Amino acid sequence: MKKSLILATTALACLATSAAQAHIGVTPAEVPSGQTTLIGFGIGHGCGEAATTAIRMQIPEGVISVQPVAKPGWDIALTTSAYANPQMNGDTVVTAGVTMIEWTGGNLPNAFYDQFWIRARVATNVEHDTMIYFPIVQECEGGGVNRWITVPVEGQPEPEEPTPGFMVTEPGEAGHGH
Ligand SMILES: [Cu+2]
Repeated sequence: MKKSLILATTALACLATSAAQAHIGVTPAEVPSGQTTLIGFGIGHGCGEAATTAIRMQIPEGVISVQPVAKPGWDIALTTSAYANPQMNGDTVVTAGVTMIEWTGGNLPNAFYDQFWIRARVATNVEHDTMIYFPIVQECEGGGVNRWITVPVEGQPEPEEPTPGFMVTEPGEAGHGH
C-alpha cells in the first residue's frame, strides 16, 4: 500500500512538470546542421523511486561524427553500424558510424539530476526545421525500466514517455561544415 502511494505521487509529480518540459530534456533544443555540437540529455528522475543504473540511447539517422563525452562513474559502450542511407558531411559521404551508446555501471539516485552528453554533428543532407529523436531506454535498480521511445505527434497529447529530440536548423555562419 505504501509503495503504491509513493509511485502514485511520483507519477503525479511527473505529470505536473511534463506540460512545461519534456521528461528527458535536450540541451540545446535546436541544433544547426553541419556543425559539431555538444548535446546533453537531462535525466530528472529514475523509475518510480528507483535509481537509474543504465541509459541506452539509439543514435538516429542523420546524426554523425558521434562521440560520447567521458563520464566518471559510468562505463560507456559504443555500437557502430552501417547507416541505412548515406549521410552527407559537407561534400563527404558518410556510410557508417555510431548508432548506439550505452552508459552502464553508474548510479543516479531518483532525487538527483544529471546529464549525459554527446558530441555530434547533424548531417548536411538533413532537412531543416525537422525534429530528430533519440530513443532511450532507462534502466533502474530493481529491474524498473522507462522506455522513452514514443515520438510525440504535433496536435496530439504528449505520450507518457516521449522520445527526446531537438529541432534541426540552418547551418550557422560559424563552423559551417563545408
Ligand atoms: Cu518524467
